[in-house]
Amino acid sequence: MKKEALLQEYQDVFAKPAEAVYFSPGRINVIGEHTDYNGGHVFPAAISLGTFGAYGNRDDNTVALSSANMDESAIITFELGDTKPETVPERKWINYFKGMLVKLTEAGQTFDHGFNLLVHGNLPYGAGLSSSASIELLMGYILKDQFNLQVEQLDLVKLGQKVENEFVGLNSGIMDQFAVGMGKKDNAMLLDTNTMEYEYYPLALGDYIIVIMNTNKKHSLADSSYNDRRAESEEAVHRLQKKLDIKTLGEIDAKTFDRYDYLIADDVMIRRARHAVLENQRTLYAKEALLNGDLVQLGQLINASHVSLQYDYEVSGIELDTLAHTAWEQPGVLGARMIGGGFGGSAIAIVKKDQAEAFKTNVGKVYRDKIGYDADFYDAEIVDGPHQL
Ligand code: GAF
Repeated sequence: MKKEALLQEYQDVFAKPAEAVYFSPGRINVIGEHTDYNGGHVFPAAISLGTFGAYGNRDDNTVALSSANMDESAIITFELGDTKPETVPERKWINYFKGMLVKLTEAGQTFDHGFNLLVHGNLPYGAGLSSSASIELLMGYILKDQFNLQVEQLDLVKLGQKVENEFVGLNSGIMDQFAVGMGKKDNAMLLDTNTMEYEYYPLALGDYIIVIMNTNKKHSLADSSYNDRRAESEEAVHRLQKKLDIKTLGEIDAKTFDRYDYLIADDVMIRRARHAVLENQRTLYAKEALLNGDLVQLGQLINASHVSLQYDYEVSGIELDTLAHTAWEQPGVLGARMIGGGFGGSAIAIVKKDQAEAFKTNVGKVYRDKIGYDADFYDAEIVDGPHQL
């Protein structure tokens, strides 16, 4: 999307020029799924699909928001100091913005005037690419920049998670806000969610690229079994604590799990916990594979992640399985798996560059024939976190 187009959109909506334009990315996750609220590792990267925001200061205490993705003419306003989440369905999208303002205020920051903001995303909403974290961090970054807030980027990330947990009502982990907020061009980030220590690793894929495959099956984590999976994981930890001194599943390795899984004493719960434990191990192996340039091994770990998410954690679905399984059969593919919360949304595949177009055509056809509508494909471009354009 061009900066000039954003400036024009702002002018059309607010009848005066914008003062600054910002961008906040979405994210993919190489591996490490449903590990973030289990004290495990995640390995995400920020992508060039994201949310743009054109900003202008106001003299009064009104915050005026408009989204080019919604109804272009609608401006939704609220006053600084209004801390109530929006409940009217058509206005609920503003909660990600309002929530960040509220959480920053609760954290002691002050805002002495209102502002206008026109937002326009090219990140498909509900595609499992973190449109909500993209918006939260867009707002956080703009406020930090415009109001000279003394707040670390990592604190904005944590506040973003609070917006999601306490303002929007989804009990998500920290991965999405972290991936969006801390993104670095051409790098994936290995985050230990137990300690919040992280390191950047160049996503050096040589002749291969990451293709994002969007099922176009909208997923709303709030309406899904996401919170159930969290509860099942917590209960498994609780049962393991009879013999193990742990707080999360991320603290145990495969061997320890094999020895003590009988304590969980429930087949389904054992499978849930096994996913969390083994996925964490796979994520650490994936880092090694990437460092060693062993892309074949990386691909196999990615495939194993999907199988585990499909059968043990049960957060996949026919759409995601069709994409991943069909991808596995294509020439030039090293690995493929669903990403994000699941139940819909997107998958990724590591595909040889010169076979990527044939890959999209072939997988697209199988998907349409089986599911009845199209999947969308995008080449993942790995970019920096929120910034001014
Ligand atoms: C969603 C959540 F928001 C993340 O915190 C993470 O749990 C992910 O699902 C699954 O890995 O994107």
